Amino acid sequence: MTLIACLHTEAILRLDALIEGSRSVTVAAHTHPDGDALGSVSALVCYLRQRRGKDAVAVLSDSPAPSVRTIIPDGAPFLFQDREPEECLARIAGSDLLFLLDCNGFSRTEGLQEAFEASPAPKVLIDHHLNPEREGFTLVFSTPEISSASELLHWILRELPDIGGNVRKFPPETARALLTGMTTDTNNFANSVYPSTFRMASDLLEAGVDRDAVLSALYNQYRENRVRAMGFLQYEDMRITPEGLAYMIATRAVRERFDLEDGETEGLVNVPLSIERVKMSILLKEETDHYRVSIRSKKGWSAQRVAAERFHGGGHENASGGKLFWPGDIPAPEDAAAYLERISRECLS
Ligand SMILES: [Mn+2]
Repeated sequence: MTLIACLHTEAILRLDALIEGSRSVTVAAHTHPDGDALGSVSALVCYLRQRRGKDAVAVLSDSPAPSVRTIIPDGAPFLFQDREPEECLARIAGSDLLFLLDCNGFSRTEGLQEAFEASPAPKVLIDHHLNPEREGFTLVFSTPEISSASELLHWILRELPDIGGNVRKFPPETARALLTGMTTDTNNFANSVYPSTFRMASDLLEAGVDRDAVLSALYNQYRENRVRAMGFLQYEDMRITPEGLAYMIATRAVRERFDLEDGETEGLVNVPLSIERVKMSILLKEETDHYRVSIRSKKGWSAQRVAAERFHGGGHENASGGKLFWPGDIPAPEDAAAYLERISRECLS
């Protein structure tokens, strides 16, 4: 569905009525929240509280990595299941309107899934991934032809009657969080950028969002260890197959050596794509019984297909993710490289 079709008047008015009729609203996003998840959730929570006077709270399955934590505006109410499990479930059960942003179904909220599915409250999905699970939602706004969930949310909010197309009416926290979320998902205007993306950015800058402050918070506040780990992985660890798959494996040993925190390898998977002969880049991060997998590809090669067929995952055509389990998919963590070499031969030649 195109963005224009997604924003048809009937859906917007239904959304407005759902918000109007609600009192206690919960806004959620996918597990391991990235910048787009945190940006879109923050933006919607601030809008619902400040413009609509709702008791709106964000609920996420796990607390964000340090590199994206600053996206949450000061004072915005967020609950994390890994810190406050009881509060999260009670909050969902007690809400009369639920939003799910930046993911294509409840299954991507991990520990929150059951509570969402059990709730009789109306549910609204706002997402830009492929193959949305429409079942179970009262209202679905979904298009893959857009930069980010933050951008889609921005177009939806500005159509609502109280905003009436004027983004100056967004609370400042909402405007800033939307620009931030879009900036992270496009890798600062490098990929998945559409004409609508520039229009959004242009309007938000005109409305007073400080882009320099957004960029500084996102890209100039890393820890030294993170930059050194990136260098190590690119220099010592990266392999490139004859077919053009570049891969890096952030093992537990590497993560310990550099004291890498969750989320600090964000962005690294994009780097090998700058090499001429590389078609696809895969980054593995070792967890207890699986690797978390990030995949990026150049045009003409489907990261989405590899994620779906080989890593139980999915996402976007050129940017996807998934998991690689042992002993399910490979006998042991040491066998990951061989698994990747086989994918290279089978999918890229
Ligand atoms: Mn996204």
